[in-house]
Amino acid sequence: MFEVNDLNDEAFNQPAILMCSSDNTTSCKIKLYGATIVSWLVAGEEKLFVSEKAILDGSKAIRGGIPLVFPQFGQPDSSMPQHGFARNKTWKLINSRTSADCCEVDLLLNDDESTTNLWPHKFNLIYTVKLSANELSTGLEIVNPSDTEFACQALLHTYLKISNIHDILCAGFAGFDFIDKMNNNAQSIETDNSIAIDREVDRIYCSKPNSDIVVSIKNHSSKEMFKIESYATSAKLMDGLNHSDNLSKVDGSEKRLSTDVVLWNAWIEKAKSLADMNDDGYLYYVCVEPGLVVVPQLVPPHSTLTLSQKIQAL
Ligand code: TA6
Repeated sequence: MFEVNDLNDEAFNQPAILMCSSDNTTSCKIKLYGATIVSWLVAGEEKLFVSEKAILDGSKAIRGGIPLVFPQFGQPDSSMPQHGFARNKTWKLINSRTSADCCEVDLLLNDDESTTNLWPHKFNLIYTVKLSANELSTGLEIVNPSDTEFACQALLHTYLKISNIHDILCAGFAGFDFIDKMNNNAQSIETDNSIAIDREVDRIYCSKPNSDIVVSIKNHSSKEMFKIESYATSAKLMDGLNHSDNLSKVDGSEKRLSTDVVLWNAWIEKAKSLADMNDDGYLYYVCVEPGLVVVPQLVPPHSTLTLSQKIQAL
């Protein structure tokens, strides 16, 4: 049986949620700060990277786990923090569901004065996390409850834990265009379906209609360690529902969208420049980040946009 427990996290008295199997070998810990997943155990083994120097007192986005990026990716609007504000706000647990083979929680973030000062739109974010034996699924639902549309970017900034960056290969990107942030945002097509990381890599692989990017992280003997699938959906809300205190109900007009995927590793010099990462931290993670970032997404009035990922640890 799986269960969900409230934790007043030992470090800095930061509230957290622990989702776990009855034998505790499968678990997921979520800090309410940023709704940041900071641990995912599968058969007792940690699958997410969190920097040993991560700031955990709620004063800065957590370096590792799965930080949430909304409403901007990077800092196109310099008046808003890098990667927006969702990862710096404290969320609220609003629902939990448990069963014999999985458990699920919903966390909520609504607009408030501090967000409106940064980004002048009403919104409800509902982040759903589902834990089962060797899978972790996370879905960020972006609700526009207002009468005016807004445009936003969103991304799930997942830091996968690996034994050594030199020992992995990243597959699934071949045939997709990518924007190379390490080459003046030059756009080219990926031809390599077995990407080794031997320098700073910061690429946005661009979605193609009806063609999902399914990422596989393998070791050099082609044993698959992680499989990451992602997609997005957009839908109109059923009329008349107040979405600030319950889950959005859509009216069946759902459309399915493919997502972009960012591949990032800081490598040596960038890692040294990050105050909240050990100099050798780059060795122990690869970021595979499903998102809607290449083209800011329009969310019409009374509509939702949901970005989802499923990570399998193999
Ligand atoms: O997702 C890749 C990226 O945009 C990189 O450019 C790097 O900045 C990374 O995010 C981490 O950003 P952060 O604001 O968390 O330091």
